[in-house]
Amino acid sequence: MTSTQQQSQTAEEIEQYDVIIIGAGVTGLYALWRLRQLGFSAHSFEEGSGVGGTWFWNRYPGCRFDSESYTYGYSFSEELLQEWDWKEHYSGQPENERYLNYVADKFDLRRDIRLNSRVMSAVFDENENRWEVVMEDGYRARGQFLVTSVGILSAGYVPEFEGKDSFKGVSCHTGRWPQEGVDLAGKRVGVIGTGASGVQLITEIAKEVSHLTVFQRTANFCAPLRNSPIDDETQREIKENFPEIFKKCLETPGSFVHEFDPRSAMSVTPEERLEQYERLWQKSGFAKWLSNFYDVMMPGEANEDYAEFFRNKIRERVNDPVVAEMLVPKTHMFGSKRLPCESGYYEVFNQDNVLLVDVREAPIERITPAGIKTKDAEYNLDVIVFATGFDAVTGSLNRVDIRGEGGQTLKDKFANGPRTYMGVQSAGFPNLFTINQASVGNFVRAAEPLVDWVTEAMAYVRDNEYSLISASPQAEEEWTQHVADAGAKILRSQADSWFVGANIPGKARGLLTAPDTAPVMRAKRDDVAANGYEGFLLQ
Ligand code: N01
Repeated sequence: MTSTQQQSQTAEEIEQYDVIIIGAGVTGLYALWRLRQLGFSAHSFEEGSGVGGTWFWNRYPGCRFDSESYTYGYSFSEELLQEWDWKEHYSGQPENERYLNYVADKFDLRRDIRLNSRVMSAVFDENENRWEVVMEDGYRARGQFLVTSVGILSAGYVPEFEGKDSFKGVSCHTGRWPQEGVDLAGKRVGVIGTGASGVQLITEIAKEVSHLTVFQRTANFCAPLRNSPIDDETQREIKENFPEIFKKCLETPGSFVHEFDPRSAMSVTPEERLEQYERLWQKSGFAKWLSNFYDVMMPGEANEDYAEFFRNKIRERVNDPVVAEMLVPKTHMFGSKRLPCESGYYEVFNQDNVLLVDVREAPIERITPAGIKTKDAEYNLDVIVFATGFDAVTGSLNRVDIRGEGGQTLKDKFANGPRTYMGVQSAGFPNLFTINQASVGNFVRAAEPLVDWVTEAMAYVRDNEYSLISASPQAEEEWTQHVADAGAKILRSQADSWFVGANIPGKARGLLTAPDTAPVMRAKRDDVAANGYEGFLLQ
């Protein structure tokens, strides 16, 4: 059926479930599995034509994990852990998508997933105490509970450049890369954006395009990923050590295997400091900052000291000193934006066919039929790639018209920033769990315990013969204040990025993800559950 053919069901034909899940990405798939284990009937509605969420949509060249593959996969099934072989330390999108499809097949999840089903609205029926969701094709379903597994970075953002639709060539966003791919070989390509997506993409496509123009607004601190294949012996070791690997991840602030050095950078001699920086620089992945002196990730002298080390590393790799200075980040603190990992990014700018354009100096004025016009010049292009990021967290919720008690919309309620209790519920929206809000860091490590908690909360409601759970207005008020207070202090709130909604014009500024470390968030949630879901109203 195509999306233009409208479905119409009689009231009797509308499927009734205990739980409706929006999305069949990493959290949606796991929520489905967990809910089945707990004896719920659950069904997921997924916009894509395949499962995988982030790993279905972000199929741009170069897309891959920055977390170690074996720390990112699910931990819930020992059988799965033992039979799946991650081929690389930092696995690429094609394999990640294959993995999530493998999980869907292995656990027979597909029979409860409806693909090609973009949910347009979700309305709470106060007479029946049930949520009704309506898809783009008109199909309806009802459930007692609603779980939004819609991802934190899934609503792509393309700036409102004048003339955006006039371009005669091909254009696309990294987060909606066409399934059939984009032919870039021998083409003149322009990329707008140098965040984690842009950095991965630019490095990969520079190998095949005839000419590449990179439109950079803010230079980033990027560090070598140092990816490599996993050999047989390492594979065996990983499989033997999963309990320790996951235990370690659970203990660290961002759920990674890397642990901070408890020493201050400033408590050791400059020589010792440099020796540690250089040693970590040779390591793969996020070790370079998450295993470093604890205070490099706090505003202050240590942070600036390490930032300068990074800047010099960039200068060493770029031949033209003028281009090198353009690539050196000077406008934000190290770690205040997400650090992209790279595999030869800076060397791309030594290629003769690559041009770096500073659009802070010469802003993009408009997109033309032939390419991009900045204040200083016009660039003729065959392809424009928007690596311009996402309307994070609330963007993906806002794509669904969610209406709670009294017909109030979640979009209106969140107009000045999310108002939730623990990131998972908002007062006036009973039995709705916004699972995309409360997790950040090594995503699956933080998301699995969150899904466990949410699904157990539903089981508590059922087993104690309640029918509704909703955040109390007071608990919501206190939590929202806590997010504002704690959020204002942390490093990632200090720069203008998606973490605080500052990348979207007009979006209210405020921390969009968990305000506490992963262990603290888990402990708080556990306390709430142990105290009979304190802060929630049960009826
Ligand atoms: O998006 P971003 P992303 N004119 O928002 C620029 C995750 N991720 O898709 O910095 C010109 O970081 C913008 O410039 P500025 C990861 O959590 C993970 O790259 O705002 N430029 C910036 O350079 C990451 O943080 C992985 O000045 C404009 C870029 O577009 C998150 O996704 C891989 C502009 C957007 O960068 C988002 O990353 C990839 C304009 N009007 C992503 N508007 C892995 O785990 C925006 N920009 C591997």
